[in-house]
Amino acid sequence: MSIPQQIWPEDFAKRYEDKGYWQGETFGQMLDRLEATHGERLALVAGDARWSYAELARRARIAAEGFAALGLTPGDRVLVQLPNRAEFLVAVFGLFYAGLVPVYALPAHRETEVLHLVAKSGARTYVVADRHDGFDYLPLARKVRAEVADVAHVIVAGEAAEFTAFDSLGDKGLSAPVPRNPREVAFLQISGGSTGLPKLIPRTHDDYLYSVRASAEICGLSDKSVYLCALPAAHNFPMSSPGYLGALHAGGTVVMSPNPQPDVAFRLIAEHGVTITGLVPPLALLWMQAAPRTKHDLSSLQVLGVGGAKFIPEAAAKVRPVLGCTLQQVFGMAEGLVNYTRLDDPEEIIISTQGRPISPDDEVLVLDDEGNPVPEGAPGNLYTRGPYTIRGYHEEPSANARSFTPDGFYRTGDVVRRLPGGYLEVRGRAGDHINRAGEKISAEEVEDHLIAHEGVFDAAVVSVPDKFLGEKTCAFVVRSDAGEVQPRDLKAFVRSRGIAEFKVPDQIVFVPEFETTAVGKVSRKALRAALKEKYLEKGETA
Ligand code: OOB
Repeated sequence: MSIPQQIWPEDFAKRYEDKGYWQGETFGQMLDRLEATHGERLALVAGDARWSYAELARRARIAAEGFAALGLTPGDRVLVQLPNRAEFLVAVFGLFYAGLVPVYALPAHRETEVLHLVAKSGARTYVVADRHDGFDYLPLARKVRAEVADVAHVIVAGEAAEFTAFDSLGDKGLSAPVPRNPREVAFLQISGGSTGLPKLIPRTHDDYLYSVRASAEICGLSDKSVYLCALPAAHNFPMSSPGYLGALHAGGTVVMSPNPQPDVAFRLIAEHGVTITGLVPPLALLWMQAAPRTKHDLSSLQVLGVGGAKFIPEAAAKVRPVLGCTLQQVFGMAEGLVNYTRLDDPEEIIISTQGRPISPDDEVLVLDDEGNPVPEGAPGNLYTRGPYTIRGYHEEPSANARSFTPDGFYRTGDVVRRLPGGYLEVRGRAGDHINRAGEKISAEEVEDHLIAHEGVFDAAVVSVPDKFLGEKTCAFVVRSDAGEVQPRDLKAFVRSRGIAEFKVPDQIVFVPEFETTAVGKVSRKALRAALKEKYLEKGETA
C-alpha cells in the first residue's frame, strides 16, 4: 500500500506558501518549538497528570523511540483508538515525532469499524486503551489481531495483558524529529460520509497547522487560555477548532475531560479555571440545563464553541444569559473548511449564523442543483476549495469523482445561505447521512447491517427530527418470510455486528413493502425520501 498522498496543484501550493499559510513546519518540529517556547508552562492536565510542555515533549520523544524500536518506519500508519486521557497526546505527538501517520478511530468504534480502518489505512499497529466508558477493549484487540495477520503490534494504554504496554515503550527518547516533508500527509482522519463505511481524510502538516494557527487566533487563545477537551479527542472539532492543538500552539493548558457530562466537566472547569471549550448542540443544551443548579464556579469560562450540528437560534440566544460566556458558532468539517462567528461579532450574527471561513483564501460557492450560483441570501449547495481543504479522500477514486469537482472543489453536501459579510447559515443537508448529536451516521452503512438479518427483506434508514439530539435514526424495515422479527431483536442484531452504539437505529418501523415506481427500482435516496414523507411527515401509521 502506498503512502497516503494529498496533492494540491503546484500553483495553489505555491500561493498558499507565498501567503504564509503553509509555513513548512511538521508536527514533529512543532513539538520541539512548543517545548522551546513554553517549556515549563503547564501543557496538560489529565487524570492525575500535570505535565509541562517539557514533560509532554520528553514523554512523546520516548514514545517515538519506542515506536521506532518496534520496527515501524516513517510513513507507516498507526491506528489510534484512545479516549481523552494523557496518553492520547503522548501517543500522537510520539507518532508524529517518529514520522509515523496516526489514523484516528473514535472510542465508540467497535470491531467492524476498527477492522475497516485497519484495512483502509494499511495500519499494522493498533494503539488502544484497556477500558473506557465501561467497555473492555482487550477482546476487541484480540479479534483485530486474529483477523488481520498484518497487525503486528497492539499497544495498550493501561493494563496491557499479553500486549505491549504503552508505558513500556522507549527509554531515552529520540533526540530530533524524523524529517518529513511538510506537504506530506501527517494523519488520516475519518469522514462522517454518507455512503458506506467511513472514508479516510488525508491531512498534511502544512494545511492542518495553518488551520490550527489561524483558529487559535480567531478564538482569542493565549498562554493564559485553558482549553477543556470534552468531546472525543479524535474528532476534528476538539482537535483543531481551536481544540487542544490550538491551545498548545498558543502556550495554554489543555484539560482532558474523560466525558462531556456536566457533573464531570463542571468540576474540571472550576478546578482548573477553564476559559474555553467546544461542544455539540445537545451537550450545550444539557450544560445550560445543569448550570443554574451546579455548585461549581463556572465563571472562568469565557468562550463556548458550539458546532458539529445546527445550533438553533433560540438555544444560541441563551448561552450568554445562562453560562455568562461568549458563544462562538463553529461550522466545520474534517475535510477542511471551518467557519467561526468572531468573538466580537454583533450578538445577532453570533446567534443566527454559523460563522464565516477562517481564511481569505477559502473559496466558497453556493450553487443550485444545476451548478449555477444562487443570489446572496438564497439557499444552495455549498462547495469549497482552499488552503486546508482536501482535494481527495485516501484511495477512493469513485467517491472522489462524486465528492470533488474537476477543478478541485469539495462538494460538502450541506445546504447553506450566504449572508452579507460572507457569513453562512446552515439550512440542511443534501446528502443521506444522519447527524445524530454531531456524530454522522451513513444511512447505507446501517441499512447494510439490517439487511444482513435473515428476518429482513429490505431496509431504509432516515433521519427524524429530535428535540434533544437534533436528529435521530429511524429504520424502515420490510420483513422477510423468515418470521416476525421484532425491533428489539433487530437492535440487538445490529449491535452484535460490532458497530458504534450511536449507529444502532433509535426507532424501527415495519412497513409491508417499499413501493417502486413503474420504471422499476427507485434510487435509495428517493426511496428514503418517499418513506419519510409517507410515514413520518404525513403521519400515516405503519
Ligand atoms: C464537524 O466535522 P465532521 O466532519 O464530523 O462533520 C461535518 C459536517 C458538516 O458538513 C455539516 O453537515 C455538519 O457536520 N456541521 C454542522 C455544523 N458543524 C458541522 N451543521 C450545522 N451547523 C454547524 N455548526 O462536525 C466539525 C469539524 C470541525 C469543527 C466543527 C465541527
